Amino acid sequence: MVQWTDFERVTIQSVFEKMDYDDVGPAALSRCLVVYPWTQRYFGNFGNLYNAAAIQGNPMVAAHGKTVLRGLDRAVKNMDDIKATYAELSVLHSEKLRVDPDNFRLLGDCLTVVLASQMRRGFTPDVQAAWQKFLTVVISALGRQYN
Ligand code: HNI
Repeated sequence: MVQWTDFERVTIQSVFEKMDYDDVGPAALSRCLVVYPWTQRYFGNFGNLYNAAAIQGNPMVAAHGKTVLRGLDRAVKNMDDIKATYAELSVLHSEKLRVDPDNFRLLGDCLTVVLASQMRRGFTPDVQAAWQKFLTVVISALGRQYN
């Protein structure tokens, strides 16, 4: 089981408390779809993803960005059992959606960029270290049901 220090717990809770899901979720997902265009293939039913402006203005992308963050929220509330918390979501992404698990890291990276640009000086190396550890655990749990 993953061990968390008090600092890591407090940091992750505080990052999410301060985060504006309606802003960060859409920004991170649309960035991922622009920077790594092959990720668009999973969102064929989302309509116009023709260019960066279309992606950033697409309401389905925005809505799904918020869904992803609410998904992350479940990990924050269950930091001691992220693996079990994500068992179902992992099955969904592997068996039904058939999302290549490498893409979890790409979306995670985009989330990190958005977060860093918002937190600015508050995104210290210590805060980033806690954040990256959290993301690593999340990504590993989401990839758990792949074989
Ligand atoms: Ni993901 C649906 C959480 C990464 C493609 N995804 C969900 C749902 C949650 C979620 C929650 C809604 C499930 C439900 O309806 O029961 N996804 C997450 C999280 C991450 C993630 C926490 C990683 C941080 N998903 C990705 C990535 C891709 C992805 C990287 C593809 C590149 N997800 C999808 C697709 C759906 C989805 C596609 C279904 C969307 C829809 O509405 O049709």
